[in-house]
Formats: sequence, structure tokens, C-alpha cells
Amino acid sequence: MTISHPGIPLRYTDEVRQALHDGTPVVALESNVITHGLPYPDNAATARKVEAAVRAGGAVPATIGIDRGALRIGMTDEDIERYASTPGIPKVSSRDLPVVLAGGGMGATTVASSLIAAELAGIPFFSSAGIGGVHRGAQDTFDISSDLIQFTRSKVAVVCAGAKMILDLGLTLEYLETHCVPVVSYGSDDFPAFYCRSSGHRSPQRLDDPEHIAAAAETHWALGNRSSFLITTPVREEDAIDFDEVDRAIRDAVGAAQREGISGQGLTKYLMHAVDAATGGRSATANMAVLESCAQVAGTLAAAHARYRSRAAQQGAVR
Ligand code: PSU
Ligand code: MN
Repeated sequence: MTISHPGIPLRYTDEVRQALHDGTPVVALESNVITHGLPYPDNAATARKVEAAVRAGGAVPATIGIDRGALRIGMTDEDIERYASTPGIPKVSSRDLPVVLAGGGMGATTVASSLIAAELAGIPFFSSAGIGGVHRGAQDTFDISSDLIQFTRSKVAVVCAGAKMILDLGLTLEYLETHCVPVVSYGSDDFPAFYCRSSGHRSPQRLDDPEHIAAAAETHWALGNRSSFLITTPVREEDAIDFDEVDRAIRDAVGAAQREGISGQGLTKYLMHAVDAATGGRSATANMAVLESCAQVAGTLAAAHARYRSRAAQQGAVR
């Protein structure tokens, strides 16, 4: 079903459209992780497990993609299979979105472009295990993910397990602070690092109560902020990988990338694959586990947020 936004067609699945109409909690999901994060058929299996985890948390999943000039808001099982198995679907971040939409082809959305779609579609929650951030060496390369810039522009709550250690997580936190993007760790003191429960950086805020998180996000927007509200949840203890092991693998991979002249758009994928190889595939397994646990937490928090909003609406407090 296609609903026309001024200039931007949004194609909802019936389920997502109905959920948004009824005020049922919905969690948006990116598709770049399907097309570029994992090999087929692991990517299809993981995408399905991630959707199931959102449901287990109590919300309806809406995987975002680009197809034939429209933003897909939600995917059927066949859609997921097609995105997972079609080679060459381009990674589409925020700045690529207009060209790909206007061209009418298929595209896989990153965190940044998924947030644009989520906000247009009226979905206040988004889940991704790993956000983009400030790359190591950005002082020289200027490589900062558009995800961070989009956080300063999209009023969406984003659930993640931090970001991968291929990035400079200290500088990523500095960037978020400068741009007034709240970072709250749910049930943990530390800012996590994707496969690792802690990045070694303390989180700016810790909240243990989903109701408090919902209230804080709404308050952030009621204050007039147009930025995202970031919520982190760490990988489960049993799925976590040792910090030093990952750190070593990444230092080696960053060096190899420099020697091979790899930079820019392809760098994230190159480093992630190098780490997978160095950890003997254990990081790929952890990758799938962390995507699922984030999605389940996002479902839970989106459900708490939907209850908060409906209560606030009854009291006439929501603008
Ligand atoms: N997992 C991570 N970091 C990432 C990604 C996944 O830990 O960066 C993927 C996501 O799709 C994210 C994108 O939106 O890469 C960011 O790419 P770039 O750094 O080129 O903006
Ligand atoms: Mn980049």
C-alpha cells in the first residue's frame, strides 16, 4: 500500500499501517545490515529473528528499504528474502537517498537514511545493533558517519548496543554531547561496544525503568530539540567477546586498510569483515545475537513509550 508524502511515496505493509493507525508500538529497522552486514543466507535468517525479537518485546517490526522510487515501511517475508539474496543492492545513506529514490532502483538503508524514513512514516522508535560514528583517525580523514549528523535532525528514539570498536567511541560520545543527543544506557553503567559489554567509557546517563526512558525522550522533544534520543543496551554476557581480542584485531585491520588504500564508504564493511576473519567467525555469531537482543529491548521500550504517549494524550499533555 503506497501513501503519498509530499514528493516521497511511502509504501507500508498492511500490518505496519494498521499498527500506526491503532497506536500499536512499532520499531523501525535498517536494511543495510541485511545486504552488507552478513552473508546470505545468515542475513535472511537474522533479519527474521530480529523481527521476531521486536514482536517478543511487544511491538511490530518495520524494516525499511528503498524500492522503485518509494520508501518501504515494513517488509513481508518475501521482501526480506529478496533484499537478502539479491546481489549488488547499494548501501544508501542520507546523502544518497535522493538520487536512489529518484532513480527508481533498490536500496538498503543505513541508520541515517532509515531514520529519515521512520520520521516521515511517523515511527518514533528505531533499533540497530551498531550505529555509525567517528572513525579512528578522523582527525586526518574527516570520516564521520552520516548517522551522527542524522541524529541531530531526526526526532526518533534509537536503540543500539553502542557502536563497533572499529570506530573511535570516545570521539563519538563527544560528538553526541556537542550536538545535544542524549545517550542513556538501559540497565548498565557503561557505553557498550557492540560485541563487548563495555567500551571502557561510562555512559552519560543510566536509566533502568522503561517508563522513565519514555518520559525522558518525550521531554527531550517537548523542550524543542529536533534530535534523536539514544538508548544503549549491552550484548548479553554469554554472547560477548573479549575487549582486548577485538581491539587487537581492529588495530591490525585499520593498518591493513591504510596500506591497501581503503577509505570512505567501503571502510566500515572492510573493517567489519576483517574482524570477523580475525575472530574466527565468533564476531559474526555475536553480531547476530546482539542484533536480536537490541531488537527485543527496542520492542519493550517502544511498548512502554506507546503506553506513556496514550496516557499523556488522555491527560492532554502531548503537543
Ligand atoms: N554496525 C556498526 N557500525 C556500522 C554499521 C553497522 O557497528 O556503521 C552500518 C550501519 O548500517 C550504519 C552504517 O548505519 O554502517 C554506517 O556507515 P558509514 O560509517 O559509512 O556512515
Ligand atoms: Mn564514512
